[in-house]
Amino acid sequence: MNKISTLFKQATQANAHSSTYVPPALTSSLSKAKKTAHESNSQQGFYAVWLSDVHLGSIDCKAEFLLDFLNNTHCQHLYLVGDIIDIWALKKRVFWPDSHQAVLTKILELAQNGTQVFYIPGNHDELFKAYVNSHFRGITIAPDYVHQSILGKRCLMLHGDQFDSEVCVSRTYAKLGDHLYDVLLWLNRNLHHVRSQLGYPYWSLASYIKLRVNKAQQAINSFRDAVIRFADKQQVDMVICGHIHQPELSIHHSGERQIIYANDGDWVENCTLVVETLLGEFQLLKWDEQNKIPNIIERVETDQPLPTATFQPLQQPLQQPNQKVA
Ligand SMILES: [Mn+2]
Repeated sequence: MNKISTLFKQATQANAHSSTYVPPALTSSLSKAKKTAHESNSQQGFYAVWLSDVHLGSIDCKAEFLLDFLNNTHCQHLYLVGDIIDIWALKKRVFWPDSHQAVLTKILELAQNGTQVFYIPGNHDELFKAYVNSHFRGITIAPDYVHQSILGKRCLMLHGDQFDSEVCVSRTYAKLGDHLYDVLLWLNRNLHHVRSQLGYPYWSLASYIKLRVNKAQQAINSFRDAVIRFADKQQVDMVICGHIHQPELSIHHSGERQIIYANDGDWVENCTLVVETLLGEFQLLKWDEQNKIPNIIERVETDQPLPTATFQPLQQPLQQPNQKVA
């Protein structure tokens, strides 16, 4: 653990005296690209950006893609919704390439140059839970947080690991799942290598399999239901989380109320994020490796009546996590 603390100290001290922030200019290749989220938003930037499950320090982290995105984006609020640094992976093996350091340096630079950065630790970086309700080099660390959208919506954000006991059958099952997931990511990594040699874009095998395995789909559904029930209890309009590496942006009903569920996915297999545009629209974006731009895969406008519900209202009483919402 000492090794990790020293590494983190060095990592966060790098580039301590960064230069004045200059919003990034569009590269010429972007002008040729098809109409995308980046093209329509990059000159003004986003109002808010949600990222989670980056897993810096893990061999599967797609740090280069995230760095490309961060270098070509500016936003007023940057929310880091957990599992940003993978302490579990670092405990097994210290892996810290330049690209991972560059992501961390970029985030610290944004925090020091006007972007409001919030960090909500997850389970892979729970070491930082000891620092909740404090500030670190311009970054506010909190257990959860309610963001006020441009159009006045209350958006609760949390990592999602607090629902593990509700969703997982047992710890053994969770552990087994973790190992299987490692194998899946290993396969994913090798397939990505072969595909890129053949000139094919990045494609997630892990994500493909998850959606086709019944048990995995059930776990995804019960996680979503647990998060929405909690958001309903908290009387918020939207909930934004991560944790299960399953990106989604969808609208649900609980009686008369409508709740938006957003899962910003991850940067291990899906390379996705959630944004609020300057017009108050929420979008789920996916990084396009070949064009170096994020594409919109789902969008929700909150100033208009929300469409039909897909969520079944509460069937059973909520087992509320111990955590109190700020
Ligand atoms: Mn997690």
